[in-house]
Amino acid sequence: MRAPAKAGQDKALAGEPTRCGFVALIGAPNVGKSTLVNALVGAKVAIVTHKVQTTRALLRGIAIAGAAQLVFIDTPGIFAPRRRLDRAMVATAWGGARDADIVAVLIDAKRGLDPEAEAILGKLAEVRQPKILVINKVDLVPRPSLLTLTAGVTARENFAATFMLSALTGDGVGDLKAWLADHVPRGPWHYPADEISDAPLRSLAAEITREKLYLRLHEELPYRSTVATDQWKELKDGSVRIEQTIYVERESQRKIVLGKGGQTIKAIGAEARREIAQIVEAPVHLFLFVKVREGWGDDPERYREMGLEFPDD
Ligand SMILES: Nc1nc2c(ncn2[C@@H]2O[C@H](COP(=O)(O)OP(=O)(O)OP(=O)(O)O)[C@@H](O)[C@H]2O)c(=O)[nH]1
Ligand SMILES: [Mg+2]
Repeated sequence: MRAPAKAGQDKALAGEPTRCGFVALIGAPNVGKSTLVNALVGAKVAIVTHKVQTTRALLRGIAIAGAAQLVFIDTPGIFAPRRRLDRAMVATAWGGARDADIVAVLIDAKRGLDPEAEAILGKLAEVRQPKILVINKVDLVPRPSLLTLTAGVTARENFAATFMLSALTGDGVGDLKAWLADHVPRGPWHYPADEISDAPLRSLAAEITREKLYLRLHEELPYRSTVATDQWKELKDGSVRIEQTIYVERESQRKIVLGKGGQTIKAIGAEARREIAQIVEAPVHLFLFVKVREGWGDDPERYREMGLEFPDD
């Protein structure tokens, strides 16, 4: 995905050697990885909700800082997986860390060292790359408890640097970006200067609909559904016609997604359409279909579509 032409990204400084590096953001579900990727990129490339396990697959968000191109890898939250989809997401997250030059470990300042954070710290010894600690959501806690938490974490693991920031307010995000710009390897940029995401628009559009689904639906339903873009057609009048399918596992779930008189699906569609139209900068006609696909969570085809490896068992 490209930045709108007027976004005015910094150009590489003449004479200064270019740098380029992959920075993976890992952490427990809901610590704010996707929010931070969006803040670092300066545009919404990843979906964010208040619910855990929003991100399902790796997504690269790209930013320029001086002569450096920073490629951020947003990963699914790491937790104790049960279902096949959960296992695929967690394996993907660790895989994202293995492929990076620098690994940023996020901890939620408010939740502190809970069992999920502990479990991740326990596995960090296996990560060979330089690690940095990012304590996020500093807007939610008083400073003294932040310092105690940071001291506790840094005593456990060797981090190249520590940042305390708020991905939501943007406080401290610039310092992290500047540090990374100085520490990623020297080398040519991997992507064109105006590229802000490696995901095609049709995937982002499916993700946006999934975000609206997460926001509207409750309990297990968001986790039992997935969204695919089936058709993307630019029409002669400049508008875009998009068809998407929401897959659920049972007829009872399909009824809930539709809502009374189709109200729920209508609201989800209206919200998604508005946001997709903003991104593509054109009027959008969005058609949503809800299909029951029993056991889509065990269907390799759905995993391919989501960009996930299909775990064998
Ligand atoms: N107060 C506050 N809330 C934040 C901050 N960063 C993220 N959040 C909120 O935390 C929630 C989770 O954010 P996400 O970015 O989706 O978290 P994530 O780590 O990507 O979650 P998964 O994809 O589920 O692993 C959202 O409601 C965000 O608005 C922050 O700095 N301060
Ligand atoms: Mg996320």
